[in-house]
Amino acid sequence: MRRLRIGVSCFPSVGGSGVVAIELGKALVQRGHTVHVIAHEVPFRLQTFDPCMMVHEVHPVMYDTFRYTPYDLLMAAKMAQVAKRYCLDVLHVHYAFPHALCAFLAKTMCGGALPIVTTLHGTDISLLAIDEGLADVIRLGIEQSDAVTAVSQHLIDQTMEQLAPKKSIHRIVNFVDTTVFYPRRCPLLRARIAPDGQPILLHVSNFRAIKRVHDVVETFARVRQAMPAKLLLAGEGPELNRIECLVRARGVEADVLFVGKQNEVADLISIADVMLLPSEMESFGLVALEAMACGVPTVASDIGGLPEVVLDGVTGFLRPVGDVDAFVDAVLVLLRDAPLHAAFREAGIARARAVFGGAAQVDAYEAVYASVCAKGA
Ligand code: GMT
Repeated sequence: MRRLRIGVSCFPSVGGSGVVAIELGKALVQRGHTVHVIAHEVPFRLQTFDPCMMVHEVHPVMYDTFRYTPYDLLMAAKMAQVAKRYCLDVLHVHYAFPHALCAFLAKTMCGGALPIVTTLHGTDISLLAIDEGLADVIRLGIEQSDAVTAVSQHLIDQTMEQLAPKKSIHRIVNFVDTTVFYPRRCPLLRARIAPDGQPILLHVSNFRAIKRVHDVVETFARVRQAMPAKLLLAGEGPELNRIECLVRARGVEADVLFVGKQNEVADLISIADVMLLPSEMESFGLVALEAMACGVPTVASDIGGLPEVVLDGVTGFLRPVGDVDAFVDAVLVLLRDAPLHAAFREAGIARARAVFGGAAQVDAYEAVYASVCAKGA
C-alpha cells in the first residue's frame, strides 16, 4: 500500500490503549508510514527515537476564566494544526470520548478533508454506566468517524446494545510485540523476590475500582494460608491506599511487594507463576495477553472481552467476577500441578504468537486506512 502520513491521538499515560496506540505506531513506521502522535505528553512506551515518528504535545492553557482546562478544544486545535502542516492522510484516534469528537472538530477545521478512524477501548462505553447523559455525545463521535474499530467482539456488541450507532464497527483485537514479551529468564530477579523459591503471583493495573484489586489481595491471603507464596502488585491509582491497608489488615505484608508504576514489565511478568486479573469489566485485558506471551497463565474474571484473550482451561482460568473461592482454587490448581502449568504456559506462548503477534492486526488497520483514504479521494 502507499505510504501514509498518519496522525495518532491517545491518552499517553500508563494504560492499554496508550500502549496499543504507540505499538501500532511503531509497527506502521516499520512498514514505511510516517506517524504523528498528538497527545498531552510523550507516551510512556515511546522510548526510542525514530525520525518517522513525531510527537506533538497538547499544552494546557491556564486562564482564570476557565474552571477546567478545555482539553478537548486544545486537542482539536492541535489535531487540525498538525493535519494541515504535515498534510495528514488519516487521523487515528483512540477513544470516542473525547478524541473522536476532537477529531470531528479538527476535520471541520480542515474543510472536511481529514478521514478519521476511531478505536474503541471500552472505557468510553463504561462511562455510560456512570452518566447516561453522555450517550448522545459518544454516539456522535462514533457516527462522525469514517471508520470505527473495537478491540473485542464483546465491546462491539456492548456498543451496539447501549448506543445503537448507525455505524459498523470492525473487530481488530489488540496485539503484543513478541520480541519484547517472551518468557525471559531472570533467575536473579526471581531469587530477590522469592528467595526460598516460593511461587509468585502478580497483578498489574491502574488500581481503579473496576480492577477489584481487593480480590487480588483476598485471593492471595487465602492461597498464602495453603502454601508459601509471594505477591507482586504493580501500578498505581485511586485504590492504592485502600489496598495497602487491606494487605496489612490481612497480615500478609511480609509477602507482598508494591512495585509502583513500571514502564518495562516484561521481566516482571516473566518471573511470575500466575497473573491475577479479577476485574469487574475488561473490554480486552491487555495485561493478560502480555502474560500469555511471557508464558504466565492468567486467572481472570469471566467477563467482557477476556474470554476472547484467555482460553479457559487451556491458557488460564476464567472465573465469575468476585468469586474469590473460585479464584483461589484455580490458582492452587496451577501452583500444585506442574505439568498442567507447563501445558498452559506453552499453549499461551503459542496462542500469543499465532493470534496476537501483530502482523494480522497491522494489516487490518492498514486496510481500514486504505478504505477511508479511498473514500475521501
Ligand atoms: O482499563 C483501564 O483502566 C485502562 C483502559 C485504557 O485506556 O487503556 O483499558 C481499556 O483498554 C485496554 C486496551 O484496549 C483494554 O485492554 C482494557 O481491557 C480496557 N479497559 C476496560 O475495558 C476497563
